[in-house]
Amino acid sequence: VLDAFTKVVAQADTRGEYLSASQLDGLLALVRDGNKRVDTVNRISSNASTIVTNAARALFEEQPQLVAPGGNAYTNRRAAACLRDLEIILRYVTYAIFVGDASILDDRALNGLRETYQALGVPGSSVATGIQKLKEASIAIVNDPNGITQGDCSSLISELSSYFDRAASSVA
Ligand code: PEB
Repeated sequence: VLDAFTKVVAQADTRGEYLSASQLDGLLALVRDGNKRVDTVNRISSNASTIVTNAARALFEEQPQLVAPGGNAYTNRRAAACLRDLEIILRYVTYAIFVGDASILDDRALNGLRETYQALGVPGSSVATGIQKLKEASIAIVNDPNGITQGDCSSLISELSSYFDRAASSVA
């Protein structure tokens, strides 16, 4: 597991070099926007069940065959497994946005996930759609202007989006 700092240090050490100005600039930006990052994690974590429920509802509305008899989320057991999977992905995305690095998401959640779904007979493309719904629901909550000092969160949101996209494309 890496974080944005450890990663840059490891890269410099591989080359036997000091940290470069551009590496320091990148990390400085990360420190400067640290409060926004923590607020993002906090908002997602404290609304996780709403985010997951809304995402699953949107997925099942768009792909009703999943919850129809014979579908991959038919029966409470499978529907629960589906919600749980979305919850796991969301949790790892919050870790990645917290540390500013995708490695924890890759190593602990995405590695081998496509093969797992293939073996289970769960359609990866539907999981990917579910993850896109998670992304939309999360961004709506993170960007909610109520109750927070407003600022420019565009680069943080695009970083957040990239972790969801990474998860979706790993199973699609
Ligand atoms: C991945 N998902 C399932 C299983 C595993 C995972 C390992 C099999 C074991 C079990 O059922 O618990 N587990 C999950 C994950 C990590 C992990 C992400 C990461 C660390 O450890 N069904 C649908 C939707 C989709 C879905 C498309 C979006 O129709 C998911 C939700 N996952 C789904 C279903 C099952 C499952 C298991 C339905 C049960 C499959 C079955 O038993 O038939």
